[in-house]
Amino acid sequence: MGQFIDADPYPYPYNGDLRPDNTGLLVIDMQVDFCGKGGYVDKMGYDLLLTRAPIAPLQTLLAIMREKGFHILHTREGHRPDLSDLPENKQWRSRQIGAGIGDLGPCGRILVRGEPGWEIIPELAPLPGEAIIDKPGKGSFYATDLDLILKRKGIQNILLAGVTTDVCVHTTMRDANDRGYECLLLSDCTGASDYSNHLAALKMVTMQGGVFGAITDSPTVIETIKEF
Ligand code: C5J
Repeated sequence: MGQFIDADPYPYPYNGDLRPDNTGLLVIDMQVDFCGKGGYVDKMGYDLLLTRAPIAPLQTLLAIMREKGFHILHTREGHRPDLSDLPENKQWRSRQIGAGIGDLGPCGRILVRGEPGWEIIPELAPLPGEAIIDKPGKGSFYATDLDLILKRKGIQNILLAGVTTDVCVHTTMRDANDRGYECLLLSDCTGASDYSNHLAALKMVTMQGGVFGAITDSPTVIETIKEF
């Protein structure tokens, strides 16, 4: 008999093989630049309440998943201080909206590794031993060692959380799905800079019988894993 989490459009994971040692929570880009005053998202003029919404549910979920021995992984979007890994068009576009990547802002140089804005917010600070993936792009696999780490740890099921639902979370989920990982997107532990984009990103997952995996929320996950 398998273990399943109630999800849309199918009980997750598809094969009922849900265990702490083959399942990881991937917390994407919960950095000051995306959720903090003066960071990249704030400078672009978007509503921080939307990207901060996942913080409280994630704190609760992290506590129980850590207690039960699930894998926890974090990502950070950011570039080298010399910007040699920053595509010119990414820099140009960010400058068009007044938040130039690599330029100085209230939280240091925007999306640059080592700057205050690039740090993961203290509320969701990684614990020692939890993998942190530094990525220059939107997806968490591109130009990173995430796939190697997942394989070495024996992770098959990925629970996706963080920001933003429609950009880095979705890009990562789509890529993970193509690589054969079984993905679950957590609706209350993700957030976008536009609420209708968040909702659309959730809905996209549920098409075609679960085209990229499935969606659910953290209380539903907790309901299942509290018995582990
Ligand atoms: C964006 C991200 N939205 N973490 N990055 O530029 O989703």
